[in-house]
Amino acid sequence: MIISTTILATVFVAFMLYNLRNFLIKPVVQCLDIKIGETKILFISDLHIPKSLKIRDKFSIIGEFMKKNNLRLLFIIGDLFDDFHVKASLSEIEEKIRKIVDILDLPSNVTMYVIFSNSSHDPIIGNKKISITCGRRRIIVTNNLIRLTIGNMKIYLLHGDLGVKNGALAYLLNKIAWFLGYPYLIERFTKRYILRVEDRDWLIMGHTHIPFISDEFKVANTGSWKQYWRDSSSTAILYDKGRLSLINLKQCSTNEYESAMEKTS
Ligand SMILES: [Mn+2]
Repeated sequence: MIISTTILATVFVAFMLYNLRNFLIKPVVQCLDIKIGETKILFISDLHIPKSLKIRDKFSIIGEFMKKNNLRLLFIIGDLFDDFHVKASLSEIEEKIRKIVDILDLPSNVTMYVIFSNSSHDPIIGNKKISITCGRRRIIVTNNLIRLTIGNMKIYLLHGDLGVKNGALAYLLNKIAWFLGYPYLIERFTKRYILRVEDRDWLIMGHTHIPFISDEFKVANTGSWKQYWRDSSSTAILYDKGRLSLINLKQCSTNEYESAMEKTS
Protein backbone atom coordinates (compact mmCIF):
# COMPACT_ATOMS: atom_id res chain seq x y z
CA MET A 1 0.00 0.00 0.00
CA ILE A 2 2.77 2.43 1.03
CA ILE A 3 4.85 1.40 -1.99
CA SER A 4 1.99 1.89 -4.45
CA THR A 5 1.07 5.24 -2.89
CA THR A 6 4.70 6.35 -3.16
CA ILE A 7 4.88 5.23 -6.79
CA LEU A 8 1.61 7.02 -7.59
CA ALA A 9 2.79 10.21 -5.85
CA THR A 10 6.15 10.11 -7.68
CA VAL A 11 4.49 9.55 -11.04
CA PHE A 12 1.98 12.30 -10.36
CA VAL A 13 4.65 14.84 -9.33
CA ALA A 14 6.85 13.93 -12.32
CA PHE A 15 3.87 14.22 -14.63
CA MET A 16 2.83 17.59 -13.18
CA LEU A 17 6.37 18.99 -13.44
CA TYR A 18 6.74 17.71 -16.97
CA ASN A 19 3.52 19.43 -17.94
CA LEU A 20 3.87 22.50 -15.75
CA ARG A 21 4.17 24.74 -18.76
CA ASN A 22 0.81 23.53 -20.04
CA PHE A 23 -0.77 24.25 -16.68
CA LEU A 24 0.60 27.78 -16.52
CA ILE A 25 0.26 28.74 -20.15
CA LYS A 26 -2.57 27.14 -22.03
CA PRO A 27 -0.90 26.03 -25.27
CA VAL A 28 -2.23 27.70 -28.37
CA VAL A 29 -4.04 24.91 -30.14
CA GLN A 30 -5.25 25.80 -33.60
CA CYS A 31 -8.44 23.98 -34.48
CA LEU A 32 -9.71 22.82 -37.82
CA ASP A 33 -13.51 22.54 -37.78
CA ILE A 34 -15.12 19.89 -39.95
CA LYS A 35 -18.84 19.23 -40.22
CA ILE A 36 -19.86 16.06 -42.01
CA GLY A 37 -22.83 13.85 -42.67
CA GLU A 38 -20.95 10.56 -43.12
CA THR A 39 -22.36 7.50 -41.40
CA LYS A 40 -19.09 5.55 -41.33
CA ILE A 41 -15.60 6.83 -40.55
CA LEU A 42 -12.30 5.09 -39.85
CA PHE A 43 -9.68 6.54 -37.49
CA ILE A 44 -6.15 5.13 -37.35
CA SER A 45 -2.76 6.40 -36.20
CA ASP A 46 0.87 5.50 -35.58
CA LEU A 47 1.54 3.64 -38.81
CA HIS A 48 5.22 4.68 -38.52
CA ILE A 49 5.94 4.10 -42.20
CA PRO A 50 9.64 4.69 -43.00
CA LYS A 51 10.42 7.69 -45.20
CA SER A 52 12.07 5.32 -47.69
CA LEU A 53 8.62 3.66 -47.99
CA LYS A 54 10.39 0.30 -47.94
CA ILE A 55 8.05 -1.73 -45.79
CA ARG A 56 7.20 -5.31 -45.09
CA ASP A 57 3.97 -4.68 -43.16
CA LYS A 58 0.71 -5.32 -44.97
CA PHE A 59 -0.90 -1.89 -44.69
CA SER A 60 -3.21 -2.68 -47.62
CA ILE A 61 -5.65 -4.31 -45.18
CA ILE A 62 -6.67 -0.76 -44.24
CA GLY A 63 -7.85 0.04 -47.77
CA GLU A 64 -9.31 -3.45 -48.21
CA PHE A 65 -11.34 -3.00 -45.03
CA MET A 66 -12.58 0.40 -46.22
CA LYS A 67 -13.64 -0.96 -49.62
CA LYS A 68 -15.38 -4.03 -48.16
CA ASN A 69 -17.35 -1.91 -45.71
CA ASN A 70 -18.03 1.01 -48.02
CA LEU A 71 -16.06 3.54 -45.98
CA ARG A 72 -15.04 6.73 -47.73
CA LEU A 73 -13.64 8.83 -44.91
CA LEU A 74 -10.33 8.17 -43.16
CA PHE A 75 -8.52 10.12 -40.46
CA ILE A 76 -4.87 9.34 -39.72
CA ILE A 77 -4.13 10.81 -36.31
CA GLY A 78 -0.37 11.28 -36.37
CA ASP A 79 2.90 9.35 -36.65
CA LEU A 80 2.04 8.42 -40.21
CA PHE A 81 5.79 8.42 -40.90
CA ASP A 82 8.53 7.03 -38.71
CA ASP A 83 11.66 9.03 -39.59
CA PHE A 84 10.52 12.11 -41.50
CA HIS A 85 10.66 14.79 -38.78
CA VAL A 86 12.21 17.50 -40.96
CA LYS A 87 11.06 20.66 -42.71
CA ALA A 88 10.29 18.85 -45.95
CA SER A 89 9.24 20.65 -49.10
CA LEU A 90 5.61 20.65 -50.10
CA SER A 91 6.36 18.62 -53.23
CA GLU A 92 8.23 15.97 -51.23
CA ILE A 93 5.35 15.64 -48.75
CA GLU A 94 2.87 15.39 -51.64
CA GLU A 95 4.93 12.72 -53.36
CA LYS A 96 5.22 10.59 -50.22
CA ILE A 97 1.52 10.96 -49.36
CA ARG A 98 0.53 9.83 -52.88
CA LYS A 99 2.68 6.71 -52.43
CA ILE A 100 1.10 6.09 -49.05
CA VAL A 101 -2.33 6.12 -50.71
CA ASP A 102 -1.00 3.21 -52.82
CA ILE A 103 0.57 1.39 -49.86
CA LEU A 104 -2.72 1.61 -47.94
CA ASP A 105 -4.63 0.64 -51.12
CA LEU A 106 -7.27 3.29 -50.36
CA PRO A 107 -10.63 3.42 -52.19
CA SER A 108 -10.73 5.60 -55.30
CA ASN A 109 -13.29 7.97 -53.74
CA VAL A 110 -11.67 8.35 -50.32
CA THR A 111 -11.34 11.59 -48.41
CA MET A 112 -8.38 11.36 -46.07
CA TYR A 113 -7.38 13.77 -43.33
CA VAL A 114 -3.88 13.43 -41.95
CA ILE A 115 -2.94 15.10 -38.67
CA PHE A 116 0.84 15.23 -38.40
CA SER A 117 2.35 14.73 -34.97
CA ASN A 118 4.50 17.66 -33.83
CA SER A 119 7.16 16.26 -31.51
CA SER A 120 8.82 13.67 -33.71
CA HIS A 121 8.34 11.33 -36.68
CA ASP A 122 6.12 13.42 -39.03
CA PRO A 123 7.25 16.35 -41.23
CA ILE A 124 7.26 19.85 -39.73
CA ILE A 125 4.68 21.96 -41.58
CA GLY A 126 3.93 24.85 -39.22
CA ASN A 127 0.30 25.86 -39.47
CA LYS A 128 0.01 25.12 -43.17
CA LYS A 129 -2.97 23.17 -44.40
CA ILE A 130 -1.95 21.06 -47.38
CA SER A 131 -4.56 19.89 -49.89
CA ILE A 132 -3.69 17.13 -52.31
CA THR A 133 -5.83 15.55 -54.99
CA CYS A 134 -5.01 12.09 -56.23
CA GLY A 135 -7.49 11.11 -58.94
CA ARG A 136 -10.87 11.38 -57.22
CA ARG A 137 -9.23 11.14 -53.82
CA ARG A 138 -9.03 14.24 -51.60
CA ILE A 139 -6.30 14.47 -49.01
CA ILE A 140 -5.97 17.22 -46.40
CA VAL A 141 -2.86 17.41 -44.23
CA THR A 142 -2.68 19.52 -41.07
CA ASN A 143 -0.91 19.52 -37.73
CA ASN A 144 -3.84 21.14 -35.94
CA LEU A 145 -6.47 19.73 -33.66
CA ILE A 146 -9.55 18.64 -35.62
CA ARG A 147 -13.03 19.17 -34.24
CA LEU A 148 -15.39 16.89 -36.07
CA THR A 149 -19.13 17.54 -35.84
CA ILE A 150 -21.52 14.80 -36.94
CA GLY A 151 -25.06 15.85 -36.05
CA ASN A 152 -25.08 16.36 -32.29
CA MET A 153 -21.84 14.49 -31.75
CA LYS A 154 -18.48 16.24 -31.43
CA ILE A 155 -15.23 14.31 -31.77
CA TYR A 156 -11.85 15.96 -31.14
CA LEU A 157 -8.88 14.42 -32.94
CA LEU A 158 -5.29 14.98 -31.92
CA HIS A 159 -2.13 12.90 -32.01
CA GLY A 160 -1.67 13.48 -28.28
CA ASP A 161 1.88 14.80 -27.96
CA LEU A 162 0.88 18.19 -26.53
CA GLY A 163 1.57 17.19 -22.93
CA VAL A 164 3.98 14.26 -22.80
CA LYS A 165 5.97 14.64 -26.00
CA ASN A 166 7.75 11.29 -25.92
CA GLY A 167 5.54 8.40 -27.01
CA ALA A 168 7.43 5.77 -24.97
CA LEU A 169 7.10 7.89 -21.82
CA ALA A 170 3.41 8.44 -22.53
CA TYR A 171 3.05 4.66 -22.86
CA LEU A 172 4.83 4.03 -19.55
CA LEU A 173 2.87 6.69 -17.67
CA ASN A 174 -0.42 5.28 -18.95
CA LYS A 175 0.57 1.72 -18.01
CA ILE A 176 1.65 2.73 -14.49
CA ALA A 177 -1.43 4.90 -13.92
CA TRP A 178 -3.63 2.06 -15.22
CA PHE A 179 -1.95 -0.38 -12.83
CA LEU A 180 -2.57 2.03 -9.95
CA GLY A 181 -6.24 2.34 -10.77
CA TYR A 182 -6.29 5.50 -12.89
CA PRO A 183 -6.82 4.35 -16.49
CA TYR A 184 -6.33 6.48 -19.60
CA LEU A 185 -4.29 9.13 -17.73
CA ILE A 186 -2.80 10.88 -20.79
CA GLU A 187 -6.07 10.96 -22.72
CA ARG A 188 -8.15 12.16 -19.76
CA PHE A 189 -5.53 14.76 -18.83
CA THR A 190 -5.31 16.04 -22.41
CA LYS A 191 -9.09 16.18 -22.74
CA ARG A 192 -9.80 17.95 -19.47
CA TYR A 193 -6.77 20.13 -18.75
CA ILE A 194 -5.10 20.87 -22.06
CA LEU A 195 -7.97 21.01 -24.54
CA ARG A 196 -10.71 21.74 -21.95
CA VAL A 197 -13.16 19.68 -23.91
CA GLU A 198 -16.67 19.19 -22.53
CA ASP A 199 -17.25 15.82 -20.82
CA ARG A 200 -19.98 14.86 -23.30
CA ASP A 201 -17.65 15.25 -26.32
CA TRP A 202 -15.18 12.60 -27.47
CA LEU A 203 -11.41 12.76 -27.80
CA ILE A 204 -9.63 10.24 -30.02
CA MET A 205 -5.83 10.15 -29.83
CA GLY A 206 -2.85 8.06 -30.87
CA HIS A 207 0.67 8.49 -29.46
CA THR A 208 0.70 6.03 -26.52
CA HIS A 209 0.28 2.97 -28.81
CA ILE A 210 -2.21 1.52 -26.28
CA PRO A 211 -5.55 0.92 -27.99
CA PHE A 212 -8.73 1.30 -25.96
CA ILE A 213 -12.13 2.90 -25.95
CA SER A 214 -13.88 4.24 -22.87
CA ASP A 215 -17.56 5.12 -23.09
CA GLU A 216 -17.37 6.29 -19.49
CA PHE A 217 -14.78 9.03 -20.10
CA LYS A 218 -15.46 9.41 -23.83
CA VAL A 219 -11.81 8.99 -24.75
CA ALA A 220 -10.29 6.49 -27.15
CA ASN A 221 -6.90 5.58 -28.56
CA THR A 222 -6.34 4.08 -32.00
CA GLY A 223 -3.28 1.98 -31.01
CA SER A 224 -0.35 1.41 -33.37
CA TRP A 225 0.82 -0.44 -36.46
CA LYS A 226 4.49 -0.69 -35.65
CA GLN A 227 6.29 -3.41 -33.77
CA TYR A 228 8.65 -1.55 -31.44
CA TRP A 229 9.42 -3.04 -28.06
CA ARG A 230 5.66 -2.65 -27.82
CA ASP A 231 3.48 -4.86 -30.02
CA SER A 232 1.67 -3.57 -33.08
CA SER A 233 -2.03 -3.60 -32.29
CA SER A 234 -3.32 -3.20 -35.89
CA THR A 235 -6.34 -1.47 -34.42
CA ALA A 236 -8.58 1.38 -35.49
CA ILE A 237 -11.57 3.24 -34.15
CA LEU A 238 -14.68 2.94 -36.26
CA TYR A 239 -17.59 5.37 -36.26
CA ASP A 240 -20.77 3.80 -37.51
CA LYS A 241 -24.20 5.41 -37.17
CA GLY A 242 -23.49 7.36 -34.01
CA ARG A 243 -21.40 4.70 -32.29
CA LEU A 244 -17.64 4.43 -31.82
CA SER A 245 -15.95 1.02 -31.54
CA LEU A 246 -12.44 -0.30 -31.27
CA ILE A 247 -11.72 -2.82 -34.02
CA ASN A 248 -8.80 -5.04 -34.94
CA LEU A 249 -8.28 -4.98 -38.70
CA LYS A 250 -6.06 -8.09 -38.74
CA GLN A 251 -9.00 -10.05 -37.39
CA CYS A 252 -11.27 -8.91 -40.22
CA SER A 253 -11.50 -11.79 -42.62
CA THR A 254 -15.08 -11.31 -43.74
CA ASN A 255 -17.07 -8.40 -45.09
CA GLU A 256 -18.63 -7.96 -41.70
CA TYR A 257 -16.60 -5.90 -39.28
CA GLU A 258 -18.87 -6.87 -36.39
CA SER A 259 -16.57 -9.87 -35.92
CA ALA A 260 -13.58 -7.60 -35.40
CA MET A 261 -15.17 -5.46 -32.71
CA GLU A 262 -13.50 -5.68 -29.38
CA LYS A 263 -15.14 -5.31 -26.04
CA THR A 264 -15.75 -1.68 -25.18
CA SER A 265 -15.35 -0.60 -21.59
MN1 LIG B 1 3.76 6.66 -32.46
